[in-house]
Amino acid sequence: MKTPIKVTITGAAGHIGYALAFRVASGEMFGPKQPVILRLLEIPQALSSVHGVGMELEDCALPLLYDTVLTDDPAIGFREADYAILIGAKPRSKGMERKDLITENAKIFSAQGRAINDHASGDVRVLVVGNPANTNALIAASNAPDLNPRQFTAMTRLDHNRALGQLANKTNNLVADIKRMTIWGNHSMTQFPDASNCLVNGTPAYDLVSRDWAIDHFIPRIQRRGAEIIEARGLSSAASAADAVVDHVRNWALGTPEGDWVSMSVPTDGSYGIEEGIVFSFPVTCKAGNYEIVQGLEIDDFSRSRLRASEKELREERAIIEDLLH
Ligand code: NAX
Repeated sequence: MKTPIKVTITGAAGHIGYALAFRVASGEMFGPKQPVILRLLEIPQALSSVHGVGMELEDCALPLLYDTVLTDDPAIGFREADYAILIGAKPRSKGMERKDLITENAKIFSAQGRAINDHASGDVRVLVVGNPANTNALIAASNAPDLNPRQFTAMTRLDHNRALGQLANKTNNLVADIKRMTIWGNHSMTQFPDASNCLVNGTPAYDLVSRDWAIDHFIPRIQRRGAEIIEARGLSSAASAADAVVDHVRNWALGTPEGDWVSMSVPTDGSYGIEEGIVFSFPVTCKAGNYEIVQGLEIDDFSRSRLRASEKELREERAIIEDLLH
């Protein structure tokens, strides 16, 4: 038998965690021959609930699920983790300012960064989902001095998948026919969903849809899709978010298909003029657990202004939590 991969999921009793745990355990993340050990980390108040998740996992009799650990202790939750999926976060409560939300979550993610540094595998790969995801990833990475910041990413894959879905609908094609979608920037309203490099069955997307459609409909719809789901469902995206987690980690671990790329929020390195010091979504290709930012894409004035707006927002978020960075 292959050595099991240890996957930590924080916030595992929550909506996204509940939708995700079963998919990881059934082999969708790492393939049908790869056993996994799940470590489900929750806060003490949600321990009973996460025990229920553990019981249901047991009741599925999943052949790839080698072991399940349920805990509220980060030292146990992150022990030897190969992958850490950080979903648990403090939600925005009524009347809470954005600044307070960022500060409250900064405390959680700095502590988790330290715990990952001290207890996870030295080769751990981290995906931050809990919002504000990009800045939380920055904080976690900066509190993990023994790890490479490139081991920390944040999730913009749900936005990427939403964009694929909308372009497929508009052009009457399948999502599988679309390549080279990009989400740039922050996982927030300033994100820039960019179809300008997309190929639809090999044809440039802008030969099939107008730039006006992209500017007036496509971009704002992806930016507001989360709110649209909440309005319809009365709850925020959960199954689609879990699906995006599976996609993000699977591509990171096993690679992206030839001729295509995916969107991942990663520490900036100067690519596309976005200076170091924030976690920003780029088009990336992945191979065997590594990613590379796709280079050389043309950025026109319109795109540049969108990238700058999202960069500005991320630098403002960073300024709020600067004292927690090392
Ligand atoms: P829920 O409130 O259903 O679940 C959150 C869970 O996290 C709860 O069970 C809570 O007990 C737990 N938790 C809180 N603090 C924790 C800590 N310090 N350690 C471990 N567990 C902790 O939220 P859910 O709908 O699952 O969403 C989770 C997060 O994902 C939110 O921050 C949400 O905004 C964010 N999202 C991010 C997305 C992205 O694309 N990056 C999309 C979906 C989602 O909105």
